[in-house]
Amino acid sequence: MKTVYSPRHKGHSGHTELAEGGVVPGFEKPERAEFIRARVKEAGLGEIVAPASHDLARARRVHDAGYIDFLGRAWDMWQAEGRKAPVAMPFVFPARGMRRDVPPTHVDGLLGFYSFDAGANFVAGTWDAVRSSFDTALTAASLVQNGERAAFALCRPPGHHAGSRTMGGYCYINNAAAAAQMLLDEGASRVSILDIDYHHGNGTQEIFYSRADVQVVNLHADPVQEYPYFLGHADEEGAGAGEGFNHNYPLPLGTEWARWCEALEEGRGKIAAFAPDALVVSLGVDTFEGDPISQFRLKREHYPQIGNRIARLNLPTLFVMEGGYAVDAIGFNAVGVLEGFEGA
Ligand code: FKS
Ligand code: ZN
Repeated sequence: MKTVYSPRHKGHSGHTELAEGGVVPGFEKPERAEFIRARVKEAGLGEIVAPASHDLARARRVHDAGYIDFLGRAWDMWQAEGRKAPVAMPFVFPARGMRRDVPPTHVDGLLGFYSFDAGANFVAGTWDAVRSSFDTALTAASLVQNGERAAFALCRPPGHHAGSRTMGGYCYINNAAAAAQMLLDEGASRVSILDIDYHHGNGTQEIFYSRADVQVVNLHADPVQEYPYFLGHADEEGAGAGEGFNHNYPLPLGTEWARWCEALEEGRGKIAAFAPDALVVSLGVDTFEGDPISQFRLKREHYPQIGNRIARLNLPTLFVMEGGYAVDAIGFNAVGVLEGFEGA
């Protein structure tokens, strides 16, 4: 299958995050995408192509217009404020008990207004990387739209935590959601999103929660124990017209392949029953036993088996890269899924 990749992701670097009471270098760093690209080449997965530019109107199909506008202006606003720090990070959020639901005017207020945590920061190159990640997802979606059996969007930064008007968890534009929406806008009647990242895809769930045309299936660490904590529980099944189209499989810390695979099989059953026209996979490989920030125990040999099982759904499939932080293994694991898919 073809891989869509842009070097523009590299400008999103040098950012930091809050962890264990301090400010540390971001785990979501450029090497991640570079290791995957190197492995795509080495494994001979297929051609690597550059993304074509897509209209941001495609992002506004799944995000608030003011939110997308702010993402594009955040860094300039930060600089206009005279800030010398190389990283713009939010520090105040409209949490429970606060009322005002209109964007403020100051950059600090806006950063918080459009965030659910302090995990989506801006450096000078962030917006260009976010744009290229979005273009990467939509370019790969077009390949599938135009008849390819599958395509791999090597997105960075990731997207599945980004909600209709909230960034967080390293995510800005929800690449998988924008791609699924484009497939619908270009003729699909139903699309399924299978999110196998270790963390719950809260943004994707929120965006499609009331809709019957996008089924969302999520396998992840139980949010009673793990980030993002406040969404991703088993009793969240969709609302209104979307009732019954959201499926969460929260799994305990320490989950190994056998249990994880059982959940995958249940999820596959839901997807088969929904009979979508296409499948979007939010591909995170932070389920790996060696991941520095996650606590599942999948091994390298399991990733091709995941790809094999996904292939057996027999659907046009778009893989969208999400998380995975064991950079030395990330290439083998991510490309392992794709090779397993191709070999099935
Ligand atoms: C404090 C703990 C917060 C944030 C984890 C974010 C995970 C992101 C991801 C994505 F796919 F989006 F990249 N940890 N440092 O892996 O889900
Ligand atoms: Zn993750």
